Amino acid sequence: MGLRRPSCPRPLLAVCALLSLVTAALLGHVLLNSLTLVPQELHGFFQAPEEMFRAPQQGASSLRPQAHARAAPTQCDVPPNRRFDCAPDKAITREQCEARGCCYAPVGRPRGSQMGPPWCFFPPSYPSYKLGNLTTTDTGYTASLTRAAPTFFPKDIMTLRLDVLVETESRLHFTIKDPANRRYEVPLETPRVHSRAPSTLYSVDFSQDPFGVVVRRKLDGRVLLDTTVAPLFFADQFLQLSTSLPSQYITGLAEHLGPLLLNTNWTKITLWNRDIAPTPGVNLYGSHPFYLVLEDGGLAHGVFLLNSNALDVVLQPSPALSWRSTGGILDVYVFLGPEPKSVVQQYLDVVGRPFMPPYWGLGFHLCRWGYSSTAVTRQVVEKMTRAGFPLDVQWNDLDYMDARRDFTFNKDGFGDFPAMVRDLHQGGRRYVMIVDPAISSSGPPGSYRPYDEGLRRGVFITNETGQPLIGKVWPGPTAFPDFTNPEALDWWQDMVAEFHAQVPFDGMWIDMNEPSNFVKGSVDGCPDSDLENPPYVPGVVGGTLRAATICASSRQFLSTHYDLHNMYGLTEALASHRALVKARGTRPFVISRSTFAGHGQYAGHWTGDVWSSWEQLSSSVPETLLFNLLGVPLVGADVCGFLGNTTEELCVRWTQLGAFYPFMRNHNDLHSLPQEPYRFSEQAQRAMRTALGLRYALLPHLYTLFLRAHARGDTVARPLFLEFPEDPRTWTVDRQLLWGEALLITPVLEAGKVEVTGYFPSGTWYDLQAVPVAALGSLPSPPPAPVRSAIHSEGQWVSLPAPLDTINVHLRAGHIIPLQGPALTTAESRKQPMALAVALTPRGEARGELFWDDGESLGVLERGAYTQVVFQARNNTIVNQLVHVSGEGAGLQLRKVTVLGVASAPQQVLSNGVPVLDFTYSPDTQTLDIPVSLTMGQQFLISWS
Ligand code: MIG
Repeated sequence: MGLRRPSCPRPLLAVCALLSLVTAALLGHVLLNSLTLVPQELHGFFQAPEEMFRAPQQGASSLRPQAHARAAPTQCDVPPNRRFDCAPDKAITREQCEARGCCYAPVGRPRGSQMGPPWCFFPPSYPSYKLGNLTTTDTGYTASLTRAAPTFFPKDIMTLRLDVLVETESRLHFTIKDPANRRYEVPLETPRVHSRAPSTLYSVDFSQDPFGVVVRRKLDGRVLLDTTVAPLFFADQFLQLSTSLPSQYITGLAEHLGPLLLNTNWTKITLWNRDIAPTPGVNLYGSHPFYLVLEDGGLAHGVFLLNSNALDVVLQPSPALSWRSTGGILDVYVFLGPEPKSVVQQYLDVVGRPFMPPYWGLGFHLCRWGYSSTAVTRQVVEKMTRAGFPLDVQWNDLDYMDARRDFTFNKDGFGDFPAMVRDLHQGGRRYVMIVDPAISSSGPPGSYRPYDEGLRRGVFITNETGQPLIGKVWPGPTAFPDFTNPEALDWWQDMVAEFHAQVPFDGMWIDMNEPSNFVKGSVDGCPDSDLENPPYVPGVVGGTLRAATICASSRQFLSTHYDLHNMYGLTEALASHRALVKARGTRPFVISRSTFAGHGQYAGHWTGDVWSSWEQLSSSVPETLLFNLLGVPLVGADVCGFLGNTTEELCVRWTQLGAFYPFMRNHNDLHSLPQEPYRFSEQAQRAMRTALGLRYALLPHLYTLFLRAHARGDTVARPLFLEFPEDPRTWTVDRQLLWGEALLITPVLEAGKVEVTGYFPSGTWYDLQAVPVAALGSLPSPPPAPVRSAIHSEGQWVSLPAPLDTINVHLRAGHIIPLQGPALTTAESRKQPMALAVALTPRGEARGELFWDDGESLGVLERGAYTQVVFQARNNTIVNQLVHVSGEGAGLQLRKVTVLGVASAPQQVLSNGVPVLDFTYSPDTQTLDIPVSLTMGQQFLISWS
């Protein structure tokens, strides 16, 4: 999805709104006559016409009792886990509760949970909206929702319009909005399609009174969404939609710290982007109002609430979920899967698939806060090289800036900054520096062009008097660019281009873009208004929306900051992505701290200020997996930890795991002890070098996975349940990760351990150490590690040796992955010979793929400037199928093929019909090693007998 300009420009709003009303009325009139409604007295449901939505009638048992038997207000015998909070806004007494028409029953909080059942809760009879005028439209349905009595929130919108859009076989979309007044809607371009064919996956029903939407999976009749479980709220600043969940296995709703699966035992997740060191239970840097639920049997569905206002999401054990928003509209997408993988793809069809990173972006990145000069920075690079560590991208933090102002560099320590960057390029390396969004506003006019120019072009967020809102960030007083303003995009592009003309950097690290502010709201505070003090304040850290950021009431081009806050990082990512395309003309590389739904289209993410602790090492696995499910595959935590001092053992284990973050950067805080790989003992360095060598050897595979993410919406780092959903034991595994389908990584995440236990889904898993790739490259290769025999799992936990120099990586039977000799940079490794690791199933089959291009050009897919080869093994032969051959991929040299799972020693091995004399076979590990001399872009056939 792209940023959308409002369809109704502000001055024309009234006219536009009127026009759409007239259109709606006309359509409604015409279509009303042709609509058949199921007699309502039968069961209180309006049923959508049979042919479009419904599985064969389920019988009366599927009917909601509350629809016909409206309970008396005194009916309070609701089991605690099914109670929905009637006092979400504040603590209230029994009297106040009953005055709201609700039930009061104090209950204890379950052990270990933050919340517990609400003391004041809705009786089943609590008034909600009633549905009427259900009409078919040419894209689905429309109806009106009316409520008779106001709620306890100010400014209820008593009449709403429901639009149900039948978009695709697997995607249902409905919106609930105010038909009379245009409200803020998330300005993102979403696909507009509709399907005429009935979906085979789901049916949808509408409950009339109380209004509700019920979505069932046709296959098994399971209710996936049922919004009748609690009353609907739609007041100006409080919207609540609750639904039952078909299971407690739910994930998503980033950004938060914790296990991949959320706790449904009374938790609240708050989405309001915030600068704060990752802590459990608090709102962090990003907002992604999307969840995925695993259903019994391994099917899955997802729900996306396209809403950028401050949100709370409450989970309770019935299980059920409530969305509570402070504004906007209810814009809901339901993705029917039915596999968890498809749910992710369907979500990305709406929010946008990830951008294709440059190849070098997958190399090793090194940074710290405190590289105080170019001399120090150059020395770091030098030491990395001397110690034989791959390093693709050197970074600088705030240190390079003049007075911490963007688009400047200090002429003392960084006098030869441009030359340093050019020298890095000379060595085949790249350079990325930090850029904060806030623009220094305190210098005299004429002293700082980004501010002067920004003022002149009117790009800054303004306060209620129309002046730029001034906060405080690193350079002192600052103004905040409004990246929803097209003029600001152009201004940003110009600033980036002008700076790039001086310093030829390669990518941008956009920090502090929640946006972070060292003063509350602004240097002048914030006005007292409904936006600043909404009737419902989500559970934000600091208790107020302006904590650590700018005033909610401040004004942006598209709306108030109140509405747009959660999109600040996304819009800056978009602006930076475009600016880099313009300035460099190649694939942009942007890493952002703050994110919103759809972010992956423009940038990657690092997980912010994590501590150098074992706990945060562990939680980086679920965070990485989560962002992959959200379409931001280019993600990783700061290797060795950011805050506090690391230890040698922690840093080794972190480097080993980090080698399997899709984005790998070692970054350190200003005050922490140094943690570059060369700082540690010889033994530790060896372990880190091995891990980095392994990553570099696997880069062709990683790059291919990124292409699939970009082209098809696949994940790169992947939780086990995505590959093995039918095995419920995989569902809770979040201390291991897969790369694509084929590689299972089982890292050590605890101190003092030389053994690790991991879950191995049913099948054969080969130890990747059996593939001696390091020998192909130009790095000093470590002594070959002992190869352990394959794991034949029936779906079980397996204990593995894991000495400090080892990370366990297993290759799944049935898969072929390409590898390449590692080197100090990707510029070099891309020229090394390649190998194939072929992991045979017991039936002797395997399959894999390689995508290759020049690694940085734009539009390679559109221009066909790439090579795509599929590898296939069966009947003791391996062939490559040339899907597309163009550019440098054609000439890649294949030098070795390692076949795993060859039951007995072959007598003869042929490569394109020519006998290979120097093959080796190990009966212990059943590995056949075939040296070859082949070209990836030419058809080959390798066979053994
Ligand atoms: O207020 O630029 O998360 O990676 O080193 C701290 C200094 C600002 C926060 C980032 C961190 C970075 C630091 N920044």
